[in-house]
Amino acid sequence: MIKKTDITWCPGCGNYAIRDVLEKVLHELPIPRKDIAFTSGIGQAAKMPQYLEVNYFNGLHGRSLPLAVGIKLARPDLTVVSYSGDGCLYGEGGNHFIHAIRRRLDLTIITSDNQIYGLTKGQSSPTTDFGVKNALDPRGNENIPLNPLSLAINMGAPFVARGYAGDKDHLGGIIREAILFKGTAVVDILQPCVSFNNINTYQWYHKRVFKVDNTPADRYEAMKLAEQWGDKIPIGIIYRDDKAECRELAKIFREPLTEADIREHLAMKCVMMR
Ligand SMILES: Cc1ncc(C[n+]2csc(CCOP(=O)(O)OP(=O)(O)O)c2C)c(N)n1
Ligand code: SF4
Repeated sequence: MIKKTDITWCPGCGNYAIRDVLEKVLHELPIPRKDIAFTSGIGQAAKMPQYLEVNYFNGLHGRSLPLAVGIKLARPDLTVVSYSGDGCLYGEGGNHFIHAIRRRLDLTIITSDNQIYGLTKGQSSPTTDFGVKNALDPRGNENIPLNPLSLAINMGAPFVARGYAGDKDHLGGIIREAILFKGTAVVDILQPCVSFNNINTYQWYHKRVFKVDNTPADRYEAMKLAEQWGDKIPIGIIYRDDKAECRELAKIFREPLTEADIREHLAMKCVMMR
């Protein structure tokens, strides 16, 4: 049983609201808890699975997706969720983000996006807005921000959404849909960091977010929606294609590795090496 006192996030951190939502969604999902596996990297967001009653593998910074792909390979029957921060998933793990989506597996990729490296005290992250000044970037961020939604659509993700920690009911609906979706589902969550990001605050988001009523069926329309940022920020399911192909690694490798006759695989490798 996880005690509230075990949690080391700052009071007011947006991750508390996201945790409440995840607890509720996990409780209500028609999937037994034993059949769900979370993976994460390093950071404040990456602690999330530790604070849920769920199976998890907490790995290296930026490496939550290789773990998720590996688990899906060994145990295709499990529902696999990769969870981390924007630095971990889009920065150190950016390469994996791109290539995991290209594999077209049944995975859910969720990010607490606070537009900052929180655990290491507020450096600019891949999603920090251009020109933003912070204690560690006093001249302002000179890098063009990465847009995780348009990148995911571009790479072929068939389910792409944005949630907001300040709207728990709406966020819960998105996460539930994403986990139940058959294919790669990407959910970026706007998560205020009250200690190091004094720009993208709850007040800042409240003024800007609006809910998407009709998810575009067209990829290019979805891309336009995904590109909206600034005075108006769309939240909801930005793109969804229920007909997209979902590959099963077990079929690619013929069977889950846990069931494979390893001698047969080794024999094959020896033949190939000759
Ligand atoms: C390869 C590697 N690089 C850097 C670090 C140091 N490091 C640990 S957590 C972290 C930042 C985490 O930021 P983010 O992923 O955005 O999550 P947050 O803490 O904001 O939730 C960094 C840079 C590390 N542990 N490993
Ligand atoms: S530093 Fe920011 S992200 Fe980390 S726990 Fe505190 S408020 Fe949350």
